[in-house]
Amino acid sequence: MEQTYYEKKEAGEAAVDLIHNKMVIGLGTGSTVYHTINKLGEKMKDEKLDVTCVSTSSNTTEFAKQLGIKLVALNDVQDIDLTIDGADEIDGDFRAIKGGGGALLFEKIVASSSRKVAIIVDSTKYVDTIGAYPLPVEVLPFGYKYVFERMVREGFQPNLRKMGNDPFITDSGNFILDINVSNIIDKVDTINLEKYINNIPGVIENGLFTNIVDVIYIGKKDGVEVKN
Ligand code: ABF
Repeated sequence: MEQTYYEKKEAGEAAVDLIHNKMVIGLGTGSTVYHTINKLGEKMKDEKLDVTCVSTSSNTTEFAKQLGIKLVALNDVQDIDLTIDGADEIDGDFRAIKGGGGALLFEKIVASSSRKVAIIVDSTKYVDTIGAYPLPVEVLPFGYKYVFERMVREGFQPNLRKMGNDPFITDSGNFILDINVSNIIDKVDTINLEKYINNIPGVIENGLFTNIVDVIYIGKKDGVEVKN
């Protein structure tokens, strides 16, 4: 099995140590969080760990239900003690690009509702500066071509994310434009870039996670590095 798989597994399972009885946990989406959810399911069964979880995607919901993990809707909890989620890129300034899996909208809502956010990644995701990974931007299908053209004019080189020959559809029924921010990410304040993109009419949310991550678990070949 390739190295990345083990790094994801190490990081994903290590983060379960942050979960304690009676906590409300936000469960992210992706192949790294898969290991967190798997390990959590085991602990709930073997150690009778009693936690309630909020899911960030239909994929996570389906997997958590298979494991018998108790799920509630975000609107039915006061707040979330801890969210554990993956990322496509994250750097030493704790800035992350998320949404490669298409779940960025619910992920950002759940993360921003959480007292603490832990990002778990394999070593390939931890970079000097984010931006090499195309930034996912969730847009309403209504008038998305307007947003697309605006992004072209502003040099973001947008790509409409496809599933086969059709537009990829998010859990909320929206489209995703993947844009290039590599040549701007260190020229502007990231939080202003995040706000600027979201202010474009038709944009629902983007995958820049700034000032939201509290701790990073990085799976490496010689163990897990934790950055607070
Ligand atoms: C998810 O984690 C997405 O935001 C991001 O695309 C994904 C990273 O995927 P993986 O853990 O499979 O590398 O939260």
